[in-house]
Amino acid sequence: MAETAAVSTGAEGGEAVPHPLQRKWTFWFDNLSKSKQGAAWGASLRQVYTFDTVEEFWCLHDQIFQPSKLPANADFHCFKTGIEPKWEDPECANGGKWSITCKQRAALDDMWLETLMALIGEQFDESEEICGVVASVRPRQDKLALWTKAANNEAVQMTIGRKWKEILDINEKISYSFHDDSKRDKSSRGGRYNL
Ligand code: MGP
Repeated sequence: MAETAAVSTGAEGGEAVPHPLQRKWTFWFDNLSKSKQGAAWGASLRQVYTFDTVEEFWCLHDQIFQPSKLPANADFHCFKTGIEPKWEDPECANGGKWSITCKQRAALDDMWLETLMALIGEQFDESEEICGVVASVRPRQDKLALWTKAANNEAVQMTIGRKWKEILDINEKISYSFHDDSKRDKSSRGGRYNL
């Protein structure tokens, strides 16, 4: 965490040197309450900013991307650049998500930030298997979801889920659902893996 957040100055002239991340990430925003009635899902989903330095990340997070700044029924996403936060994206098509529900908005902010720092800091050993993270503000219950690529690979998903819980420092149950199940009716949406 301290490493990710560190900002040093250049040796010559004291100029700030940006700290590059291992890869590019993109923030997305979806205001579901602004979707026109009858509009297809995703019609209001917008790609907002792409970043690849520690400094840009902190600026974007502090200025904009905190779930407590979201209106009701809206989502922030942070995904690897090139992967769209949709079941239809080829990298997500066979995937699923680990989800956790949040009782308080402040808890959602904290867990979102911890997850973002872990992602951009490449703290997951299975980082290639991860697509991104989604924070959802809902009237009934806020939630955070970590999207991954190969839902059928239980061993990989369990390793990622365990690491996520360790990063968040939580004992609450998290469950993993397949996007293929989510596409069907609500009754088939139960978690396939639980931790
Ligand atoms: P959700 O947000 O994954 O489910 O999808 P949740 O959390 O049970 O519901 P929410 O109301 O709290 O958000 C809700 C609905 O949005 C799904 O049933 C789909 O109709 C639609 N939807 C969600 N996602 C992530 C997608 C997607 O990636 N592609 C498409 N086509 N529809 C989606």
